Amino acid sequence: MLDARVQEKGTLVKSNAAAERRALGEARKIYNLPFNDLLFRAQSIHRAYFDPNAVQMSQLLSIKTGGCAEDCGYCSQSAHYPTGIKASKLMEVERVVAQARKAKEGGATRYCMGAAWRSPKERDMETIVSMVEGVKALGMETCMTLGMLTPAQSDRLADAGLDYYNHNIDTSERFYGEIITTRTFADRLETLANVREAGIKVCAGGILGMGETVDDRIAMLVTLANLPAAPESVPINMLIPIHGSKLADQPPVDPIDFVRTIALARILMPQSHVRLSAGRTEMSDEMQALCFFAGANSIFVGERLLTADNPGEDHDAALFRRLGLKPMPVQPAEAEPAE
Ligand code: SAM
Ligand code: DTB
Ligand code: SF4
Repeated sequence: MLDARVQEKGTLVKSNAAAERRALGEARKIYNLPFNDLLFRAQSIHRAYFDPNAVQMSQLLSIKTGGCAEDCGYCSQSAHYPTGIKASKLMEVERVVAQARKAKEGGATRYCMGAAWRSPKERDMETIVSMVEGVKALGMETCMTLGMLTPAQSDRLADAGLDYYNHNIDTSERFYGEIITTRTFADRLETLANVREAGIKVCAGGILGMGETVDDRIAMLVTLANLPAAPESVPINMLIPIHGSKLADQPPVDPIDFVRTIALARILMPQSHVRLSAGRTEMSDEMQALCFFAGANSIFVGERLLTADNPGEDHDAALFRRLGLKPMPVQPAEAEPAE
């Protein structure tokens, strides 16, 4: 019996690996289409599921900055690198809610609160829950990114009414170990499963420009698209090189490769919100326009991300005017997990 089970499991693993290889092959073909064909395909799919001129607007706040025990090679907040970021304590609930109110006045519909933790401590959970409740009471969607979560912590956040949890896989499984050694790719997938199981919507994506190959980027998107349910939100970050971090001197990403990656994300995850995330201060308006055409339909607004700069309200208002874009209202349909 045991043998049969092991054999069955072996077959299952083998057939999953075969399916993944097929998916990877398909994704490579799409990625390498002539640029115009790729963008036409991505834009056609985008229009079938979304208003092509509407962009969802989220705003970030670092509720606990720096001093993080993890060694993520890209991060300003890791205690492993001399980045010059000072560690701070968890913010008070009232201050967080006051900042969220300002973000709402600036047009953000979702408030994303991030903490530089490996995972939340039990003693902080009550404060975190109050933050979710306070921001929700403003009528905003809530998102948190606090590191790894257990099933019990995920349930507690779900009960508090948390709408989204952000936890990125960052890159391909193959390249992951070059960037982070203090937690594994499998740990990341486990947190995503716990969040999904608790009924919280999933926000998961990665970073381009860390020294990965184009194939790593494609593999990352294939992994995300083949989760039991695709993430509702897929942030694609362009590395912001942080002075003192392990990745301080990476060369910039080729803008056309970046746009191709956005297009592939849109094609592989037609119903997900694809977010043009970190790195917009280094992108021209033309590059951002191409990203929106390729299917990006979400951004972070405001002057600041967690610790790094973001274009800010005036620049984004001008960009939206130039491109005829408008803010996306909160949609009840978004509540359905994508197939
Ligand atoms: N500590 C939590 C965690 O890592 O799970 C949450 C915060 S962390 C800053 C969230 C994500 O931001 C990372 O997974 C990474 O994808 C992205 N990120 C961090 N630093 C970045 C940088 N310098 N450039 C681009 N993206 C970055
Ligand atoms: C994500 O994918 N990007 C955001 C959010 N999730 C938490 C963070 C970007 C951080 C950029 C670097 C900084 O501000 O320190
Ligand atoms: Fe810590 Fe998150 Fe930065 Fe990694 S990305 S060092 S876990 S704050």
